[in-house]
Amino acid sequence: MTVKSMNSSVSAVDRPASRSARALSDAEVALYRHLGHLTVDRVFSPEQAEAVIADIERWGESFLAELPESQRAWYLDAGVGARTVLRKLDNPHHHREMIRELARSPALVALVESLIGPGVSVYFSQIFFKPPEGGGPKPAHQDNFYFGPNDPEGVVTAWIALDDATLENGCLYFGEGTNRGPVYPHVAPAGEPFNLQLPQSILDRQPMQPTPVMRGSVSFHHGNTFHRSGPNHSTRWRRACALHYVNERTFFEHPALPYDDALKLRIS
Ligand SMILES: O=C(O)CCC(=O)C(=O)O
Repeated sequence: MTVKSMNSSVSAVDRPASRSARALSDAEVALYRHLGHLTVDRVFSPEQAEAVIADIERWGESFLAELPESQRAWYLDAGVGARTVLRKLDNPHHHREMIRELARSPALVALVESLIGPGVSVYFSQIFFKPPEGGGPKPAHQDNFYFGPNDPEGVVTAWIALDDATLENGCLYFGEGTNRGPVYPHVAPAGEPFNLQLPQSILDRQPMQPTPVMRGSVSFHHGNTFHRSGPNHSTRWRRACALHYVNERTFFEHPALPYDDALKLRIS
């Protein structure tokens, strides 16, 4: 198995289609610690991604039908004017058995444990829909500003691509090396108190690398790593499931938004 030196994606060429559990190599972990993110190709099969999409679509329909007016601005994608489309759903690991199965999959857990150590839990999780023809961008932020963990090294996000994520449909962009820097105070636009983001004055000094990811592959990022996603100008969906893992010593000590500790799911 090879690790590309100029990029954080692990080659899939010598990988079987169905992933068996393996730890990350020392070189992969070193790359993650250097750049603040790492992509591992084809952790899940296209069929698994399709099954998750069918499940979250069913859930999304019932969620939308019951969504109170007061929460529409946060959960709906404002960029798609022609129809009502969800932007995101919270805590799928709590609501959907299929997401719990993903979170517990030995192939994924072995990778997560390589990054933050054994004994991991999912503290929070999200589905991002990024619909075609208008799905909006996600502004640059650091997960650890939102989560406020007692130990910034104890958090990793496993971002599972349910569709191919490309430049056209809104892949993630990372500020490489920002994992080795501080967590900065974030700001929120008027009327959007939940939409916390890094101030432009800091982003002006920080290049962000686009990171396309194939369906079924997992992009891991450190909680301090600057990241954002682009808009979806294409005709294709860009759906993803983000599982925010912590190790057994880590908890959200001073979160910027309310997170329900009771939903924390022990995995290993
Ligand atoms: O998928 C996106 O557009 C945003 C993802 C994100 O911010 C995260 O996984 O922490």
